[in-house]
Amino acid sequence: MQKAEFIWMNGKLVPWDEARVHVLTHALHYGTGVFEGIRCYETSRGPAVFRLADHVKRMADSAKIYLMKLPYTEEQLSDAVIETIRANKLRECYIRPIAYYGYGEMGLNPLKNPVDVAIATYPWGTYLGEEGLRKGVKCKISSWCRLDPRVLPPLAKATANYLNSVLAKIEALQAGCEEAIVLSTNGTVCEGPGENLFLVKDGVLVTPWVAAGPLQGVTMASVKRIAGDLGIPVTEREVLREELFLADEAFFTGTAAEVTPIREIDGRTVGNGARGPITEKLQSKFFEIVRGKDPAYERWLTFVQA
Ligand code: PPE
Repeated sequence: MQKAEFIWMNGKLVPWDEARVHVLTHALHYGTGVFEGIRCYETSRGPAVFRLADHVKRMADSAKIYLMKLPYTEEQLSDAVIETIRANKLRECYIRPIAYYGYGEMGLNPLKNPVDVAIATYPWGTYLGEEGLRKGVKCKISSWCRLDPRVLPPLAKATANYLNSVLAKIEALQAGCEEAIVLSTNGTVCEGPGENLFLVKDGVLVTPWVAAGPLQGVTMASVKRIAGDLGIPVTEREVLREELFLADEAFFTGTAAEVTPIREIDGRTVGNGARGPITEKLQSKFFEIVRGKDPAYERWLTFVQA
């Protein structure tokens, strides 16, 4: 990875190589952390963070689900993100805030341990490749199911959830694919290991409903809004695996993945096997918005320079 100069840790900017934790940090052993992924893009008015308040809110929500008391308010966390980007003098970056139970006691009760917070910002290019953004990615339906809400709450963006994602990702790569698609335990489509998923059928945009357990993505919400504004109908419902095979278009959304077309799933070509016209329309509008080129969506941007 590409280093930056500083990482914000518990209120202070520390040099990148000194942002360390103890090996008995609670979260390292038990996965007791909640985090976010946010992007900052270059605009004509300098760097701007995309939907900062919404991401920080989701981090607070994740903490609430786990009864974790964040030692900072949402406003303080947002300010700290901006402070970190400024200190690192980055034009474009990925932002990774994390709150986790730190060093103190071992054992399953985390409540006696400190809640430590860190914010890293660093350059991160495309998630599934430059070519993936243009031509689409090849996917495998995972043999691993997404988190059953009776096992772990899927709406919390917790570090522990990502062991499931890691298994799905490795399996997809070993099968010669670029990404996994994960079903929920009832067999309906849920999401990618680090992305939400949409399909297009007969001009309608479809995404799995919340009851399937997909993370309630900020990019997903943005794409739904953009589609509505462009007059493309959107529905959220249960989605069957074979609907993906028969879709006219399909794509992933996520902070890291942005809007990435899906060209093939388990050996079936999706649509014409290229980035579809509705995907392209939504993708180019998304990039226009994050780069500050559409004033109608400027409320989604937090400019780094005051
Ligand atoms: N589902 C999952 C499971 C997920 O991890 C993400 C984000 C999304 C959906 C999309 O949510 P949003 O970013 O709010 O649109 N995944 C983050 C971490 C990826 C990683 O590999 O690390 C991200 O995109 O930042």
